[in-house]
Amino acid sequence: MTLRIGISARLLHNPPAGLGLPTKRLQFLESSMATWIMAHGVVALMIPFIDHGAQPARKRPPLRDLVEHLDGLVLQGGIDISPTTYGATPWQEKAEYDGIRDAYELDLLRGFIEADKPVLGICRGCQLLNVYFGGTLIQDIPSQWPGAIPHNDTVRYDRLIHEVHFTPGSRLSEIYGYEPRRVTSIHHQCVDQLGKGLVLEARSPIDLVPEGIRHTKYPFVMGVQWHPEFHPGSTDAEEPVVDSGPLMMAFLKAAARRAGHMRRLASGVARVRERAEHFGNPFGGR
Ligand SMILES: [Mn+2]
Repeated sequence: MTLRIGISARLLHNPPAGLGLPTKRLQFLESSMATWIMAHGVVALMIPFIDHGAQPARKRPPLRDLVEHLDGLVLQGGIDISPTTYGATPWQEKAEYDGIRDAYELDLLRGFIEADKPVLGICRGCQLLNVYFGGTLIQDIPSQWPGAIPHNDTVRYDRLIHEVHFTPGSRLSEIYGYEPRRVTSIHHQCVDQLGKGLVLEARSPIDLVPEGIRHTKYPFVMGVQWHPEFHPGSTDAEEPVVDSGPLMMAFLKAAARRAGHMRRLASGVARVRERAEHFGNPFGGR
C-alpha cells in the first residue's frame, strides 16, 4: 500500500484582499514541500487545522483517527513560535507569532508521537519539536548569538547557503557521512536548550548554531533547521547543496517499517479472531 504522509498546514489568518476571501482564514501548503515528498512515490496530504471555537462543533474526528490514517508527519516551516508557548518573554514588542498554529501543530505532534509514527520537522518544525519536548529557543540569532554567521538574508532568501557539520554517531551522519554539507538557511531563530530526550545531530560551523535534532527514544523523530524541500530548486545557488533524497528516504523507511508493523499486528489479531470463531474462545473455559 502507498504510504500516506501528513503535512501540517501553514495558516493565513488575514488573507490579502486580492484573494477574494476577506475575513476568512486560509490554510496552505508550500508547493515544493508536496513535490519533494511525492517525488518519492508516496501520497502527501495536508492535515487541516480545525477551529474548535467555530460552529458546528459536532462530529469532528478525534486526533487518533486522523493519525491512524497516516504513516508519518512532516511539519512545515513558517512564522515564529510564540515565546509564551515555551514560557519565555518576547525578545521585542513588534515580533510576530502565531499561537493558534503552535497549539494546532503541538496537538498533531502529540498524536504522531504517542502513536510512535515518524516525524520530520522542517525549520520551524525543528524548533517545534524542541518546544514539544520542553526545550527553549533563541528568539533572534543576530541579536542573541554573538559571533553568529548569517542564517537569514531577505534578498538572497533560499540562495543563502552555509555548511553543516554532523555530530559523530548521529543519524544524519549515518545518512550523509561525516563530510561537511551545504544547506539552505532561512531562519533567525534556533534551538537553545534541548528538550528532554533530544540530541544535537548537526551544527553550523564557526558559531555552532544547532541545525538538526533527534529524539533518541523514537525510531524517527527528527528536525532539521534547513529547508530540504527547497534544495532541488536551489540549483541557481552559487554552491551545491546536499541532496534531500536520502533524508526523505530515511524518514519514509521508518514510516514503512511502522506501517508494516501495523499490518502484521492487524493480520495477527484477525487470525486470533478467526481461530476463536472456529474453535471457541482460546482464552476462555477449560
Ligand atoms: Mn542556518
